[in-house]
Amino acid sequence: MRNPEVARIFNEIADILEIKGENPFRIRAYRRAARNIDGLTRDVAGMQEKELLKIPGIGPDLAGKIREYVTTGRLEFYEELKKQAPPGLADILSVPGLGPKTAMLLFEKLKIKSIDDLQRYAEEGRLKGLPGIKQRTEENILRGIAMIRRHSGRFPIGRVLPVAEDIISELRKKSPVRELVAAGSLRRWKDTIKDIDILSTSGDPQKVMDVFVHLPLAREVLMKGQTKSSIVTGEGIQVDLRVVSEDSFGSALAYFTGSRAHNIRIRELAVKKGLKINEYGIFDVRTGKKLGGRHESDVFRILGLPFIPPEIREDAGEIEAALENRLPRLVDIEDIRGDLHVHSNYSDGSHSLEELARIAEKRGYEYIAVTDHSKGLGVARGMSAEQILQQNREIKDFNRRSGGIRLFSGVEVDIRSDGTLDYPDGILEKLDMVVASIHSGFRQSRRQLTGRLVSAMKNPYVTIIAHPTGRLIGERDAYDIDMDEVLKTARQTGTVMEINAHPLRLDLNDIYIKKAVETGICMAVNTDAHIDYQFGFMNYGVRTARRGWLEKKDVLNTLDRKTLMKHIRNKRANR
Ligand code: DGT
Ligand code: CA
Ligand code: ZN
Repeated sequence: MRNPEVARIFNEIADILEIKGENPFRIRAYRRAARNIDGLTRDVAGMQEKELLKIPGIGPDLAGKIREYVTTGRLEFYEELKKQAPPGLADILSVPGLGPKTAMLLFEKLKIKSIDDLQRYAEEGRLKGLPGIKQRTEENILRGIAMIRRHSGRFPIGRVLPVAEDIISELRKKSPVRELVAAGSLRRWKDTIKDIDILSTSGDPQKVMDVFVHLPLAREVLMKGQTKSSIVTGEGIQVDLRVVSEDSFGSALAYFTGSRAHNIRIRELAVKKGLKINEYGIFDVRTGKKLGGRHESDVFRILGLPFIPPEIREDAGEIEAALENRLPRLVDIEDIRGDLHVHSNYSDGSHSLEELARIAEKRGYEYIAVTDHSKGLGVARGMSAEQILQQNREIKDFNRRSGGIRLFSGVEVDIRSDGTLDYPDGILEKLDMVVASIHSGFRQSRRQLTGRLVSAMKNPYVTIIAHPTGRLIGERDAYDIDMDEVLKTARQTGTVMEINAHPLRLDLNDIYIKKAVETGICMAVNTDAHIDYQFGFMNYGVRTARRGWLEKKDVLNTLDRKTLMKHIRNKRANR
């Protein structure tokens, strides 16, 4: 799916045009096009000019630009424009919450040309007094900078995986590869990725290297060798490709999948057994004989271990568990029977109830819960009490008519800043289930934020706490809560914790999931989909769940419909 990428470029173009003081209509046209492309269900990369022209706000000029970008991986107009913008501007614009007007102001009045400059001025309180800049703005800027520094050089997996998939499918089409897989942190499904490590085998490595460095999305070639090359994509993501020999493919795959810490433990185990393990194979130290290496499973078998799934190779206890034969049986995407957090056009989603049901059916689900926003969330077209009751009736009506998929009536009720919910119990009790979440007041104290979640969980109608820490990877940190307290309350009250599968959220994250598993609470993996392709985010959620050692038995939406309902009623009964 190239749409988010194209949308981001159009938005950046609008930023630069705005700074240059260009025609506001033109600027708005780019922003509107960006919004519409981002909301599309079809990939613009697969659309011909004629189809592109049907997208609202896309004329021949923008259609041409989209074609140029998706076919060549480059947009000449954008590259030229970037050269005309003040130096360092793109960096400054990358600070969350800092728009083009402010960036230009900083450049003109204070000659701020880099994030370092910006940080110094903000720390010294020297931005205040410029039009529109208050103490609060300065604080936000500093927070944004800290965020960028923490994430520097790492990308959210949701931005990296589509690139890796593109490269792999291109290489398959155009070069003589046999094995071809992404290893490294991508194969372990870490939430952020520094670079892509691809591994392959081939009868003609030189040809594979040639094709690789000439891929349209290769903006820069860092190195080209006989069996290893590195490129950087237009988005700044580094990709390393290695061609290894067939008979060491398995050991290379284990080595380059990592993690580093896991590899070290594996090597230590090998040494104790008189073995040597590296990317070329598994060897008997005494005789020098090669014992295996063609298949990844050789590594584990020869060490006398069960196969350890890539997602948990972090030296977080998996080696001990493998040695004692108590590895978890990780939840699988096939185990998921439905999605319990989905938005319709009753609030800010794109689809009607009927459409949602069709999409879910196509994915083979047994049920979904429609959980639109509550009234407090004006920005997301939150529903009034009348609207939600109306929706509830419509859902019941649908279920009577439909023999197949089941819709659960639900809501994503806002947890207000004082910890109360946006609807009274009298309304919540009429719904099949309730998802509760925080959307405001992120900067409250740890005690206040924890208190809000705890009081929401104590409400008998609250089934699930959605995206419990509120983080947006690369944009907003998790808010400060006492997770031990939250998990303890979840257990006591029988409240389910969400693993939000949106690739910018992945919230709870792997670490907290593992903690939750150890606390013995139930979890749900939900996409929070607002449009059909987002149902596909489920895999990100399941992989993250696996990183947290989650098993099927701990996941609410692996249950059949009746058992699931029983679970929900249990909490309501134990009030
Ligand atoms: P990242 O930072 O998201 O790219 O994470 P990884 O795990 O992909 O790290 P990367 O790309 O530096 O290396 C890929 C794998 O190669 C890593 O997981 C383990 C292996 N590896 C690389 N260098 C070393 C090393 O010096 N020692 C060991 N034991 N393994 C290494
Ligand atoms: Ca890597
Ligand atoms: Zn939501």
